[in-house]
Amino acid sequence: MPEHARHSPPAFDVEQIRQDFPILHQQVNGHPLVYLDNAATTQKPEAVIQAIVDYYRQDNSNVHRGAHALAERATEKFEAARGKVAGLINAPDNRQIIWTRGTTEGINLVAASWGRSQLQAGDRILVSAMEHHSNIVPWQMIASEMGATVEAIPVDASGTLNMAALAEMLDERVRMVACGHVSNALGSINPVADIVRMAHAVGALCLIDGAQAISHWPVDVQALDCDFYVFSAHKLFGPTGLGVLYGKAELLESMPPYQGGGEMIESVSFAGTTYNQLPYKFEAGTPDIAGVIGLGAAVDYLQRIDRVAAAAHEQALLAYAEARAKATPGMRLVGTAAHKTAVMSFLLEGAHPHDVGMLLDQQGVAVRTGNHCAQPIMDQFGIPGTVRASFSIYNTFAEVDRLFEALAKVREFL
Ligand code: ALA
Repeated sequence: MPEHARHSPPAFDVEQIRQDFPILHQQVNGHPLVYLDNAATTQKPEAVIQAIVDYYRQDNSNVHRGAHALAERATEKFEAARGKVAGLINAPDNRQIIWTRGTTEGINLVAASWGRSQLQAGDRILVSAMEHHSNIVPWQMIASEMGATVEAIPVDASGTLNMAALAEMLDERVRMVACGHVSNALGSINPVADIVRMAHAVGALCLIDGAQAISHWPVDVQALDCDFYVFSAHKLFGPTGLGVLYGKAELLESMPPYQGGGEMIESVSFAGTTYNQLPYKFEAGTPDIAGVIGLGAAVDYLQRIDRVAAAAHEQALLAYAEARAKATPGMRLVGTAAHKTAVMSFLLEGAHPHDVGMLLDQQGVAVRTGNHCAQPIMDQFGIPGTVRASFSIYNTFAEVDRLFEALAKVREFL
């Protein structure tokens, strides 16, 4: 491999970034850990871990309820994090940031609340053929309840969405186009601004699943003009069990609550209940306060680093890894779209992905194997799954080399 192929942008000091992530500095099965499972979850910088510890050590209290100093501090940090997330995605108003348990719950919330109140028999919902199950199944559930249909926008052999087919599928019966910003299984980046524009032209709404995009580059929901944007904290260097639903204010205002309970009400009586304002109307029960504060710290962390340089670094890692893959006999890339994030899905001739994953783990290299919760696209490709190496801001060229050294041993073994 030519030396120039393994260069990050000069502004990006990956070794410095690695110092922020304590988990990376450990041995696994007798080898230094090479963590290449970032599409499943990213690791957490010390600042995020510390923010969560500080909350439990100093501020632990419920939010919006207590008449005491701890409750006030917790509420302040909790709501400040909402503002940080709004800033991160350029949401016009903090009220448009709804805390959920994750991307999956965000989609379920929209499908159940908007879908149950708006869909009618004969309506159509379009999703891409490369969606994660979480952006297929909630739509199938509400469609079967309401007599609507869910149809797949075709994807070609490279993992590129067929935009001409989408244009042909769109008509006035389409009420929702739900599409991933980035495919978790293939890394393909979808042209979501175009998809939103096309959906709106026929009067449909557009929900973007940003789970795999949000950590890779700055997202601007106003520029995209999407109606809903969902993502998970844990794929953005934050904690698990927390997600974000952004929605246009007029839509969120018009949608009925998703769950009933404390916090989401204005007043309750047996004669009838009235609901709280946004965002609380959708936040029944005590929220994941520590998680929200941790996510706030993750956003602060991201704002401190050069995200453009970080994205260029990830792209350089992908280009280097894919060039090495193409030069490796018996290795086949799955997902070769022109625009991709740093996800390399692949197969080794004659080897089951699970065996490859297990043998890589024995050499300290962490990847994901299987269908990546995207069974329809794997079925289309006629494969049971892939091995997926997914890169983040803290991965290095030396780690890509370690992956290929480990793969060479896997081939010898198998
Ligand atoms: N959706 C996550 C992944 O792609 C868990 O691995």
